[in-house]
Amino acid sequence: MGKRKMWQLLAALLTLGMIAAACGDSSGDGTTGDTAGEATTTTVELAQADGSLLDTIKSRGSLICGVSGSATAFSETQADGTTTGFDADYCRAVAAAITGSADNVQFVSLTASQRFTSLAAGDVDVLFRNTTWTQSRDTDLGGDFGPTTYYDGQQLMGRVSDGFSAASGVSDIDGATVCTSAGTTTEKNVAEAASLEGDGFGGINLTTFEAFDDAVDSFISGSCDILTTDGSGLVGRKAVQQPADQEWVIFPATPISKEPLGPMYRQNDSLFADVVNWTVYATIIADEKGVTSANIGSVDPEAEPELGRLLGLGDDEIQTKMGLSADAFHNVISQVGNYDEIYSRNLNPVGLVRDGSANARWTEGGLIYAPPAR
Ligand SMILES: N[C@@H](CCC(=O)N[C@@H](CS)C(=O)NCC(=O)O)C(=O)O
Repeated sequence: MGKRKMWQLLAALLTLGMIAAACGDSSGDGTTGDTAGEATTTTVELAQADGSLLDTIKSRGSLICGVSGSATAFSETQADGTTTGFDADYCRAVAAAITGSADNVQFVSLTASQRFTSLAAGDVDVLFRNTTWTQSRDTDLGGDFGPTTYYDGQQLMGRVSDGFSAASGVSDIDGATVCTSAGTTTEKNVAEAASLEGDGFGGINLTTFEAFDDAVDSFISGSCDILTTDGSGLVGRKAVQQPADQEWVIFPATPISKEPLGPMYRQNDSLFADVVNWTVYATIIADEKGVTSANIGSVDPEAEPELGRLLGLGDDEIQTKMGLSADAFHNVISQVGNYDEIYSRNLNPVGLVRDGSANARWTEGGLIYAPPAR
């Protein structure tokens, strides 16, 4: 644990009165005898009693995963109550790694502004919710981030009938009513980009909504000139919600921000972090090696020793070192699939393709890369 994080943890314990309570002051008058030794011992016990979230999830038997529930192709609550999408599948993957079954997930739908409070309160174990890894979220909000699962960037969407085209840019939204959801990087980025436009740019009318669905409805009705969010969200909404009498266009071609999306969990739980991170890496390594949910049964550990280790097919597996069963990632790939399967089945239908994007494999010019399973 880094010094800063250690002090944050200590500060949190002091705030909760946990250290005081643990110091064995049974007299009730605030005096204790040999406090130093007791305090040290008891603090360690507290840390052990708290343990890792991994143990809690194992004994609960399911993962509680925070998602959007209304992010097209990423996490959508269906009429039958199930949750589908790229983010939802990553929740399933972590559940499969920890519990042995991808079905052992409780999905909790959260708006953008609810998500961090909910995570901090322990209402959810992890967020897979279109969440951008930023410096302040990583350092100031008590969170940690796992590997980026989708490299995104913020764009704008307007109507062709209003004069917007793929060649439009921020300079073309002068005076526009720009709509998005509250509690996002999106609102900050677009305000900052507008403020950086030179003299002669009058500004934008930024309107934020608690639910992104309401921002989209206002865009459809014409109350908003521009809808803005992560490019993937715009592509998804255009694919499923563009009315027959409107033509929407997404711009600029180069996004106005970087939005690396991935899992976020509470800080200072290295074991749980390892499990989430290596679950994501397992899907990426399987993709690199061409192992899918369909062909995993024919992996030869002698010919492919890295896969043998990762899938628990030999004696030299490493999963039990992180509190998982040896076949944890075998369960992930066989039940949920590799990165490409997860990407393709959820994102291709709305027109998001890996080829030529930052989400291509590193061997094909993209950024999807995992450390070795060794
Ligand atoms: N990646 C950005 C934005 C995430 C976000 O929540 N975006 C909006 C628009 S895609 C949202 O509410 N998404 C869920 C939805 O589409 O309902 C962040 O982490 O702040």
